[in-house]
Amino acid sequence: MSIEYTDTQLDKLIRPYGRLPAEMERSLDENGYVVLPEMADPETLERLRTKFDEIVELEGSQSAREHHQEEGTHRIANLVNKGRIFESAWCHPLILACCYHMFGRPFKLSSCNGREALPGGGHQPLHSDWKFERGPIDSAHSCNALWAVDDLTIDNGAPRLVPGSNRQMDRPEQVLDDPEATHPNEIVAAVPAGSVVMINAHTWHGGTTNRSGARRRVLHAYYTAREHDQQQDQRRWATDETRAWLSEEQRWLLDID
Ligand SMILES: O=C(O)CCC(=O)C(=O)O
Repeated sequence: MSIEYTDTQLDKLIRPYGRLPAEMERSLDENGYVVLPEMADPETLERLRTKFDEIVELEGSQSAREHHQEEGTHRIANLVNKGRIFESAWCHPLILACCYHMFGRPFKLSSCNGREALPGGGHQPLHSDWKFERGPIDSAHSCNALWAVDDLTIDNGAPRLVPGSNRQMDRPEQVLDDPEATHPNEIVAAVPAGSVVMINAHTWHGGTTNRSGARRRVLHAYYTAREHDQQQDQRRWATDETRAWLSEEQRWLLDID
């Protein structure tokens, strides 16, 4: 799909990347995901780990109340307002360029959260993040950037996904006997810390069990097409402190003009 960047704010956010390399576009179109390596340097990763743990410690049982809590995991939510460090996760131009390729129209941040599968926990059924009617197969309603803050391995709960399932009209629970079970075509996204697994959120995916017990913190920068509601109403949650540093383009991306 060839895309004209007609929206000024979006154009400013994406400009460093413009059009994606053809191979990346092909992977997003055909497989429903692409792995973006070395998106964060070691120092930033260390700061993200520290911040993640601080939020878990500080918020305790209230953690992720703005989104949802999940047994067997630590979840943190509303990260736009939990520290400017997360700006690099939800406003990265390459991720926004990937989103624009998949949406083919303007979009906005829906939510920015974090998730860590705890030892023995983290298994999820295969799911699509979009729970509603799909419409045309080649335009997405939501996209998710899964940021590996720690190394993701086959035994510490890396996400699994089914390549090509972005082109299925059905969601897993509509057609699979058991969405919890291993799918014959699934792959496990074992990637080094600092990588981003960028998915078309219609792609069937889910967390796996953290069997080794190694730390496995992931950030989810989740986007939706502009016409849809956000998972977290950014206007409602935006603090004065956050509003003070947001650029005009970022306010547009959060839809809090
Ligand atoms: O963190 C992951 O491995 C993916 C989690 C996920 O898909 C979800 O929480 O919906």
